[in-house]
Amino acid sequence: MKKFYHPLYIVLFTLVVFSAPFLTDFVSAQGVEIIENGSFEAGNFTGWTAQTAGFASIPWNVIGAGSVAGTGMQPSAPQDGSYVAWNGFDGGGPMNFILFQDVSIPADNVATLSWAHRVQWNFSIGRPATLPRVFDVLVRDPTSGAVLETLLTFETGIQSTTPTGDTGWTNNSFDLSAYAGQTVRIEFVEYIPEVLTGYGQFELDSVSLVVEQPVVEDPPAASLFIDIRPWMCPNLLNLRSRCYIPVAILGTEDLDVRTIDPTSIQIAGATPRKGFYWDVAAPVESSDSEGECRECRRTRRDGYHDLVVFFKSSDLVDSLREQYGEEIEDLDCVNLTLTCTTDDGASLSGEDSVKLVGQKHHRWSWRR
Ligand SMILES: [Ca+2]
Ligand SMILES: [Ca+2]
Ligand SMILES: [Ca+2]
Repeated sequence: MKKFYHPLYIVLFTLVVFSAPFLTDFVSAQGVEIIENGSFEAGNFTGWTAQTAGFASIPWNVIGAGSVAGTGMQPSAPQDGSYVAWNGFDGGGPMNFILFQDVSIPADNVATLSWAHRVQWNFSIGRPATLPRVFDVLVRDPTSGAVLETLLTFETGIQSTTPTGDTGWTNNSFDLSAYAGQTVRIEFVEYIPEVLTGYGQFELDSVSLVVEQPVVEDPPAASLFIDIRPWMCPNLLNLRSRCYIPVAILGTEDLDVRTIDPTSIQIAGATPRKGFYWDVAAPVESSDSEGECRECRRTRRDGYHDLVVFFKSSDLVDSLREQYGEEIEDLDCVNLTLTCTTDDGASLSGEDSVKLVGQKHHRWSWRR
């Protein structure tokens, strides 16, 4: 639908002088560790509650490398630093070993729990093992004790199926973001169902719960039509001129240019010095390949208001010199991308090409 405006309207909007743009600092997210002594490098269970419910063949310990819990076990081997949490993974069952820590996950954070463990057993010594030993990792409500989630369950199998076993060191990682804003208990628990059915060895190290603010990616900029030097072709940019270059941001049925925040407008870091609203040109879809200089086209007004802004050519050239260095003197044309945002925060981006003139070698040959 065509739109027409009273001349007074045009006069009112003519030569609107814009202020400097806002610059928003981008703060990158950084993870924070909220497990205390997760690698057991304190040399003890500081930060943790270690419980043994029943008779343990070897109770919870924080030890270094080289300890062996029984025949057939490979020696303890810390995966991070010098210490590892360790126990015999056998006892006068039914009994269990429990190790837990309560943590508060900040609201709206991404939370990642990780740890490394190794389980070994040898049922060929001792009484027959008819029930599997079990290792669980649980998320509990620390107040009610209710299990909110079972992150991992490992079963050894029984003597007739797996008389000996070794999981090797196993690295695990789980997303606990669903518990953001809550205090939860991270619990490692080993169930020993029968009495002394053979040696075992359990190791745990590198327990970590990292929380971080999620990185909010800006949505990709919606495309915008711009016309550098409306009515004119080619779009000349003199490397040694200090004049103003008009750039029209073209309104369409879907884009009312009056919703664009003038202080957000930039080309390669340069900002316009002034501007006005008027219908000066119409958008044209480009068939040019990406990266190539675009064919210049002259268009007529189309009934949709455009926002015509004026960049100091020296501002644009300064930005291009920062981008291209001395190479700018050898270029024939460059694509310029104008970016801006609308009042409701949408990012827009449009491209047009300029033909560069005033290069040193051009001047030299002209003088000749
Ligand atoms: Ca460690
Ligand atoms: Ca033009
Ligand atoms: Ca227009």
